[in-house]
Amino acid sequence: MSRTVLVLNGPNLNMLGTREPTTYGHETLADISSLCRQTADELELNLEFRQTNHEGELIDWIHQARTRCAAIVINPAAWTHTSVAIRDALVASELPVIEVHISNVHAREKFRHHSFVSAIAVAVLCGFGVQGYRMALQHVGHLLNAKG
Ligand code: CA2
Repeated sequence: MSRTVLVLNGPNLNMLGTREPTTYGHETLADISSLCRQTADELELNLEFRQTNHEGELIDWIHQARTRCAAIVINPAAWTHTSVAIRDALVASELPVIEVHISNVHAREKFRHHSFVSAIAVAVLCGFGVQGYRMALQHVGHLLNAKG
């Protein structure tokens, strides 16, 4: 059985560490990638870590994961609040999905309170900063170990 976890990041997350440190901290996407790599190694998971600013590209990656991956960890960024297409692709993947947000979206503007992804996710993490990615991978480890 696959132990490959696809970690996906949506638009503008390549800008982390350059602006808005009070909301998102000082870590860069490269720092998050390293954190995920270290966590995946500890849990004996294979990691694929990607970011895109193009919605169709993200959807293609989700489709390709269906037959190759065991789970998807996704920070859809602004598409969280806008994209039925990403939700439909995640459902079509038939994989467990864990949604991650660095900030506590519920303590921010009203338009960030609704997520098209949360209702189809097995778990949602927000407000834990970049540690949310580590926690999401730990949960994937638990899910896969329980499956055997
Ligand atoms: O808190 C999160 O992880 C978000 O998914 C981040 C998204 C935001 O639209 C969501 O509501 C919550 C924004 C990511 C863009 O991050 C930037 C970081 C630095 C500079 C510019 C953008």
